[in-house]
Amino acid sequence: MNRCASSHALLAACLLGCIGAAQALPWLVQVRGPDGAPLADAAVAVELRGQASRAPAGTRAEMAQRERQFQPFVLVVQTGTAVNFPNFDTVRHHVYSFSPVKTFDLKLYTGTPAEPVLFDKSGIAALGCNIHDKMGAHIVVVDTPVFAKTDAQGQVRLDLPPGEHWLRAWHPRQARPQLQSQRLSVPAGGAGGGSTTLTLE
Ligand SMILES: [Cu+2]
Repeated sequence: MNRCASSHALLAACLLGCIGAAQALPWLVQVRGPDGAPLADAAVAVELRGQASRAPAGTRAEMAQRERQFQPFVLVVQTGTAVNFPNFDTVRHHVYSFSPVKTFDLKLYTGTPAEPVLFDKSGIAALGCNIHDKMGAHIVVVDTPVFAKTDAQGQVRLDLPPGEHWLRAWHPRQARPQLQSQRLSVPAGGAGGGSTTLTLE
């Protein structure tokens, strides 16, 4: 906190940040599959009403290739994020997506392509490699800075401001390439926070 006091401007920013944090409530989101079992590694996003949906310019993320696999298997990014595709293998990869969210083609390469790929539309991009048919991964692009992936218990913990929000989730096991949505209402003055369960179809 010392650095907050180093100037009036920073102090003001810190106070605003602290007030915002005080208003946000801890919220547990539980994601379950159609059979009711908790789903690990599901993408979860909460669209906050009235907040900017696009990532600030220069926001970066990474989808690596290691031992002929993509890492991670599911990457969640905010709309407007530029994604690098570094290849840490000695073999060359040829990464592509035909998904309407982002169609691109990174021809045979090693190392990191000079230009990242900008994901400027929300939705889900399925990735593949022209050389290695078994390589596959997904990039989930969401219109919010509030996102996470579920842990082994199928849960994520988020701090949410009071209001009516959209809770969205997706898991690679789902057949459809769209996030499933439901309303999430955070009451004002609910000091203890709360929880929501989303059951994927
Ligand atoms: Cu490959």
